Amino acid sequence: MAWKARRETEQVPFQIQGKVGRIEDPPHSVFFKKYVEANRPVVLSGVMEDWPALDRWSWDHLAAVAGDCTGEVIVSRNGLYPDYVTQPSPMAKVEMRFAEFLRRAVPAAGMEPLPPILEPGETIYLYGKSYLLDAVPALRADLRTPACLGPAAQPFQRLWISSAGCVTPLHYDLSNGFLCQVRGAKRVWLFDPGQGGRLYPRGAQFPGLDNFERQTQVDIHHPDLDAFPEFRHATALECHLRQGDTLFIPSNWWHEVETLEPSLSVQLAFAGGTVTSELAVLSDLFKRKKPEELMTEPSVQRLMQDPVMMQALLRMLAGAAR
Ligand SMILES: O=C(O)CCC(=O)C(=O)O
Repeated sequence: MAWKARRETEQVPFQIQGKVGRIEDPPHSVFFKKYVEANRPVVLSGVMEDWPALDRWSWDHLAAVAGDCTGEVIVSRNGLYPDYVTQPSPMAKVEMRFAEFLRRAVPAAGMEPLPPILEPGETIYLYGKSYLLDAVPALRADLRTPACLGPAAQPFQRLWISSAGCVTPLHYDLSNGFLCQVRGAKRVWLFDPGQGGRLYPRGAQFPGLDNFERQTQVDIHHPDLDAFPEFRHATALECHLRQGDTLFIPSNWWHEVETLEPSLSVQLAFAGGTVTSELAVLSDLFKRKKPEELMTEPSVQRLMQDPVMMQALLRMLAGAAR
């Protein structure tokens, strides 16, 4: 059954346990011990204070420096991304110049709206991509690696740029993530990893091998409780992200993200605290480094010394080969 567009109401059909805590940018050792190793979400303020992007990345500036780049964006009829199972899909992937994308995602007062691609009321998302950062090195130079990740960190960077109303449905990632809010606002619902049985992942085994397997089957704002009875016990933490906030989403925590106003978030993926985050970062490394460079990587060294990680890697490889 097709998932419905989000309701325009504050009521949600699951229990709210409270809000994600907030702290000022902590030292590396504190952040790793209290949050990464404890697998506990938190909103950090001040992490982006030294990022040129925070002041410089107005929508006009981005259009001026990157407007000519072309890449994939996703248009959705009902605001939901990605709904892999609905046929016909509410989404369409489109190649588009970034200047046109910005006109659609961030309508400016006094500008004639462009004709819709699918239908009036559609939303548009540049969905977790790095191509702008690769094409315009000056953009990457406006980002910094947060000090709380430690001196050796090289987190994988992706951009998420969305019009109001975009919703990334509930899923979990294997890596730890920072969602750094550079422009606009988002609401995030977080469910801890122990609630997998209430959230009905599409993949039968943990960890799911791809985005599809790591997504819930439940339309969490309009749940079918006959099909998914345990969902009635699901309990979430709530978080409002505003410009300058950084949300730490720990490895394997379920999250749904709703864009409240036109938004640009930088996602930083990194390892620590869980085996799955180490494996996720390794698979990113495999894409970026030559085999001879990999042997000295700390995550590869840890993998070779740790039978649990080795076993998890073999299980994931076996799954991918099937
Ligand atoms: O911001 C979004 O829409 C989704 C981001 C996300 O899923 C993540 O940072 O892991």
